[in-house]
Amino acid sequence: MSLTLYMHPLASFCQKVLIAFYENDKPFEPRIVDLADATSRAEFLKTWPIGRMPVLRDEARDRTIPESSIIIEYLAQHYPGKMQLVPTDADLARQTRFRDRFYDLYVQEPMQKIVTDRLRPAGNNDPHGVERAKGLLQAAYGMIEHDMSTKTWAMGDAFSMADCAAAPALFYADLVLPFGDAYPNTAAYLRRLMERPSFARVVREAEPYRALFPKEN
Ligand SMILES: N[C@@H](CCC(=O)N[C@@H](CS)C(=O)NCC(=O)O)C(=O)O
Repeated sequence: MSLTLYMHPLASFCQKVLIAFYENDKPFEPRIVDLADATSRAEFLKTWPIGRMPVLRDEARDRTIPESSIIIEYLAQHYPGKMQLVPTDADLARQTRFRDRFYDLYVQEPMQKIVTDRLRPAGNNDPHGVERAKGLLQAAYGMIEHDMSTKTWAMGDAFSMADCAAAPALFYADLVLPFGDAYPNTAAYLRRLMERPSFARVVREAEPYRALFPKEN
């Protein structure tokens, strides 16, 4: 097995890459990293001192690839499959990358801020930062709501890397700041993502770890 993915099934950026693997039925060895475990953490830091997952190791090409979007681009380039997650057309590829960045930076990151604040020791919370994150999420929801009023997937009819980013981002964002009735197109998009076999599998595989997801204090 040439490809090893350092990951955790509950981690949203890892889920983004898992969707890409499952969309194309690409075999890989999952290496579960437990950052709360000193040994597992130390081992992972040897591979990627930044300490963030996912990271792909490709023994056949002797490459170590961090960053979820870069991993998906790498797979598209060196291990292509039936689903072309990054279009070959330069304009479409740029638009796909923009939407991928949008979901990472303006949905995943503020969602992570809200979740990780729940893990801080008492007295070390950052209520101002959490309020800002909620404001950013609301702004992103408004844009997604408009954007998804006419589309099936983030890029239109074709499922792409942008949807890989959107699926876990929206899944967890809806848990921390629910769409409610205010964002029906966004909620419908998330339902379509959850019905997609690749993401349904990701959600199923994360189920045994769900108790680790921090609840609101
Ligand atoms: N920009 C990175 C973000 C990766 C990231 O934040 N991963 C989280 C898990 S979803 C992580 O490893 N967090 C551990 C930490 O912050 O200590 C990517 O796209 O891969």
